[in-house]
Amino acid sequence: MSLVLHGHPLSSYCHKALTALYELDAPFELAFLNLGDAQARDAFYALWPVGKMPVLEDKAAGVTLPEASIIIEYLNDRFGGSLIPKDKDKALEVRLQDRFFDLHVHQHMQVFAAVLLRPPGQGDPYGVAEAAAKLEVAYDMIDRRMADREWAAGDAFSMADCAAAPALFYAEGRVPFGQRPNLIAYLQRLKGRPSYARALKEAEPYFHLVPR
Ligand SMILES: N[C@@H](CCC(=O)N[C@@H](CS)C(=O)NCC(=O)O)C(=O)O
Repeated sequence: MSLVLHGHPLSSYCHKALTALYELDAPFELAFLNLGDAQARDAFYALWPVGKMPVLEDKAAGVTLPEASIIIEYLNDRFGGSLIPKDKDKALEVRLQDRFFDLHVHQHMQVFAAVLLRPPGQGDPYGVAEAAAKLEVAYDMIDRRMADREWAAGDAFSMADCAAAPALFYAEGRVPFGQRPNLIAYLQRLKGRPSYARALKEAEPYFHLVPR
């Protein structure tokens, strides 16, 4: 198999890349990554010293790519997809929304698990409260924005929705959406999208590993 995605079925950023792979119907193999295994960890860090999944290898092309958004840009080109529109203005909006979900939802959502995984006594209540407050701001913005659109960047499902789905799914488990009907309906639509539904289904056997 030429395309290999290094990742774990539970990883939110892997869900982002997997959603794109399923949208594009791209043939690939998942190289199951267990960072708890010293040998697997060393091999992965040799590939990408930052140590963050996913990483995509296109063995036939001799390409190794980290960063879910960059992976999606590559896959979209390679498979002639529409996850990033050809129209420059529309593409800019997709990239803006993609950045928004990564930086203003996903990043804050990750704080909760990261703090729980710290050694005993090394908690960060201030950091967790700050992340929760920032999520509330992002939720308000998304709820307003989704009042008149079906998908994050307009009428068409795009890379921005690949970013939004795992970020919102896991964020909602940390800071509930409250009375934000457009945000609630948007996450429902994302969960109903077959590509993301498939990534979520594959994560189910591992949900008990999410730090609580
Ligand atoms: N900026 C990266 C972030 C990737 C990321 O945060 N991955 C997490 C899993 S969702 C990870 O590899 N965590 C392992 C670790 O930090 O040791 C991307 O967009 O792909």
